[in-house]
Amino acid sequence: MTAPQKIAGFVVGLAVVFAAALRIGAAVGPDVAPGVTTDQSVHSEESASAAASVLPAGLSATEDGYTLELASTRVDAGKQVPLRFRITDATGAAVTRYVDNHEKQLHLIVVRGDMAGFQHVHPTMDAAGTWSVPVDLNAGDYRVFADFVPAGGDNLTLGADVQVAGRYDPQPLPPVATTATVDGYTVKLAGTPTANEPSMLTFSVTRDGKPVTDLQPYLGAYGHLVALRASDLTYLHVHPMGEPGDGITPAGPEIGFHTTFPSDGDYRLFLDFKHQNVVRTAEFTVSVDPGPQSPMTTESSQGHDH
Ligand SMILES: [Cu+2]
Repeated sequence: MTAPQKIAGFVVGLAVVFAAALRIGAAVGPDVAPGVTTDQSVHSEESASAAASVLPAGLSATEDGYTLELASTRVDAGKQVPLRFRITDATGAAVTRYVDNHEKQLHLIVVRGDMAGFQHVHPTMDAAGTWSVPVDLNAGDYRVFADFVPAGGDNLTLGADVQVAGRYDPQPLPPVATTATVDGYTVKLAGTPTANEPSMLTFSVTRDGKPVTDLQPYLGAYGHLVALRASDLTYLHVHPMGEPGDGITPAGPEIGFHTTFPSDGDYRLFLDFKHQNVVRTAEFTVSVDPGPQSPMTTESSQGHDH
């Protein structure tokens, strides 16, 4: 199956399940491990299913009455292509009031279905509530995630698809690796990502073999981590433990995250960090181990390769 076909199927099947999970996400503060300190009663209807205790998001364009409406779902490829959209509320009106969330009213993540071309940008909004931002697009199917807090509402991540015209040559997911390089920086990942329980992931940033100890705060943190599930682009946005200026969090070389992956399988991680006034993104493919409550762990020990 292609990624778009999978997405289509998953959106229908999982949107309902994830609706409750999304609301739990709203209760999580910026530096709190997802799924750890949230109000467990919120999702009692999910009968304590493991899937509901974590925060998958971004599979649906509509959630909680809010809808991500792209001005166009088909655009031409190019550099700095203007992407326009609105967030509408349950009455269909454009939302114009937002609550700052990590120093911005809205975070937009754009990525192609094969995980290429990741961009994390901050659109500007006009008085009528139309957001716009230039992005670089190559041919292919892209997913756009809007991560925001509407005034009076909860944190939401809505996802919608954009088709970019042209010949699309989807790339295979890069192999699992614990080292990534970007612009002369080397980032090493330590930790064992595991499904359905908090996983500690530590990234260590070096340049020319020397630890980088003067990372700069970017959007109120030394790092921002977006994880996308390879099978359906389920979205997790994770903030690190500790924050700049708290007196205990060093400015590198290590950046630690707690996150709970909603399932085993392959994920692509995108770590944004800022150094010498430039924000860079280190990308990793990780294979998440089945967790203690994963349905795969009970009887698949001899059948895992089928
Ligand atoms: Cu952002």
